[in-house]
Amino acid sequence: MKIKHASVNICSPGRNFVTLKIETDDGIYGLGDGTLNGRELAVASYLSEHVIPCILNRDPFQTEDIWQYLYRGAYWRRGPVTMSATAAVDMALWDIKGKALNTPVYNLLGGRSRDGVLVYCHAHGADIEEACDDVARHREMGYKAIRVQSGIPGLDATYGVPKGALPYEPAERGLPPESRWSTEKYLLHVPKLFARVREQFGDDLHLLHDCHHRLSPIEAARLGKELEPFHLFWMEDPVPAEFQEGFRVIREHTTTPIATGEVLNSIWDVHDLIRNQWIDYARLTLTHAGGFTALKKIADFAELYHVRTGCHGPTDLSPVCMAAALHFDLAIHNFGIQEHMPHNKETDEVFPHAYRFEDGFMFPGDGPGLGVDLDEKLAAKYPYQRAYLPVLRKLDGTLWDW
Ligand code: CS2
Ligand code: MG
Repeated sequence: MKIKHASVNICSPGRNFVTLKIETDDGIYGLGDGTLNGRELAVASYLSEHVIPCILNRDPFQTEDIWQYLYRGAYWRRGPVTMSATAAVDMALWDIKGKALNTPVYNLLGGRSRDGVLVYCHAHGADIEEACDDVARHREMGYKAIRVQSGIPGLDATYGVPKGALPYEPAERGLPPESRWSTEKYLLHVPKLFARVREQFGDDLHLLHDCHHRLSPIEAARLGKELEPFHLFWMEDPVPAEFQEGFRVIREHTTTPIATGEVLNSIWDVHDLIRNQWIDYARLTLTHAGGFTALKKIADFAELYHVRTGCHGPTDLSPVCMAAALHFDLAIHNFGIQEHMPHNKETDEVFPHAYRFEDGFMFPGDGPGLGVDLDEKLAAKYPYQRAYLPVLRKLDGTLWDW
C-alpha cells in the first residue's frame, strides 16, 4: 500500500477547522485534524508546502518512521504549528491502518482498557447563581464531571463565560478582541463559587476549574489551598504552562490536583512536570502534541509517575480529533478524563461520526479506523474566515495571559 495523494481542507461551519485527507493506492483514505485556533492557515500551509510532498509514495503503515521523519527530519523542532501538522498526518495514517485491518484504532493501541470514556462538560454563568443553574442542567444531561466558570464581579468579561445566550466560542472573526482582568477580584470570587456549588450539589459530582494561565505560582498556591475543602477533580492551567518550575511552588502548598498541557506540544514541555510529579493530569491533545505516535509515548512516561491524561477537547478541535481522542482514551491505562464540548449541528453534519455520549461517558464506536468522515461537498458551503483568540490586559493596561 502506498500514499497516493493528500489534500488539506479548511472549512468554517461556525468556526474554522483544518483537516488533512491522505489517500492510498488501495482506495483507502484517512483523516487527521490539524486545527490550531487562530493560526489555521499556518498549519494548512505547512502541510501543503512542506509535508505532503515528502510523504507521497510512502507506506502508510510506517507511522513511527514517518513521525520521526517529520519531527527529526524537519531539523526545526516542536512548536504548535509543526506538531499540529505532524499530528494530522499521524492521525490520518492510524485511521488508514484501522480501515486496512478492519478494526477500530483503539485495538491498535492495546484494545479496550475500560467500558467507556469518562468526560467532563463546561457549565458557566454570568454570576454564581447562573453558573449553578447551568451545573444543574448539565447534571440532568447525565454528566458526572462538570467544569464550572463564572463571571467575576467588577469585570465585564472573563474566560469561559459566553456573551449572551450563544455557546462559548472564544475565537472571534476580525481582529483580536481585548478585555480587562483583575487577579485580585478573581481570587476573591472563585472560592465563593465552589462553596456555593458544593453546598447545592453535594460531594459526588466531580468539579473542575480552569484558571486559564493567569496566576503567579504563589497566587495559584493560595487558590489551591482555598479550594481544598471543595475537593476539586482538578485546577487547570494555574500558571503559564511553559514555566514548569512554577508548578513546584504550587505543589508545596496545596493538595488540590493540578492539570496542564493544552498549549504544550511535546514530551519535553512536560518532562519536568511529570518526573517531579508537579502535576496530576497532562492535558496535551492528539492534534497539538503530534498525534497517536507522540501522545502514546507521553502517556507511557506519565504512567511511571502516577500522572494521568486529561486530553483537551474544546470545540476548536474538530470531530476528527474528538474521535481520535476517544480511541486513545479507551485504550491507554493511565486515562484520567476527557474534555467534551459538543460541536454545533453544522459541524456534526460536515464531520459525520460514530462516537456518542451516554450517561456521563463517551464511546468511539467499533467500526474500522477512527469512525469519522468529512463531507467535502457540505464543507465547501462554509468557507474559512479569519478569526483570532482574545487578548487580555490587566486593569492598568499591562498585557496579560488570556
Ligand atoms: C480551554 C480552551 O477547554 C479549555 O480548557 O482552555 O477552550 C481554550 O480556551 C481554547 O482551546 C483556546 O482555543
Ligand atoms: Mg483550558
